Amino acid sequence: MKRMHGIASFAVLAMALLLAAIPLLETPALAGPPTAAINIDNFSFTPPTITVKAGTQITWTNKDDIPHNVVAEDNSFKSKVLDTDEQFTMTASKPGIYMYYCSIHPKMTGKLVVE
Ligand SMILES: [Cu+2]
Repeated sequence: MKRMHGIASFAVLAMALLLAAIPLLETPALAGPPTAAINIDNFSFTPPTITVKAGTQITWTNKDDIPHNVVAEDNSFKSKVLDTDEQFTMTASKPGIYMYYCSIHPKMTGKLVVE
């Protein structure tokens, strides 16, 4: 009986150690900053409005056959002209509401909300 109790205690201890180790696996280096993705497709930004936490890394990918770019109305960010499958990444560090557009096709607009 005493031996059984010892095994049970060991099992509980092993489980506790395992659970304690889980946060160690989620190191910032592995997890990285939060990310968000916006596709440019068929002359539109998808999703057209996105809300992210400050510090989020946002990547736009041009899925169109036509070059586009990403330009903030307040000029706080601006990509180069993106060819098909090219990407533009930036970190949204400052909270605010950012309207942006494609300067090649100004009717293409999007809205980025940083909280
Ligand atoms: Cu465009």
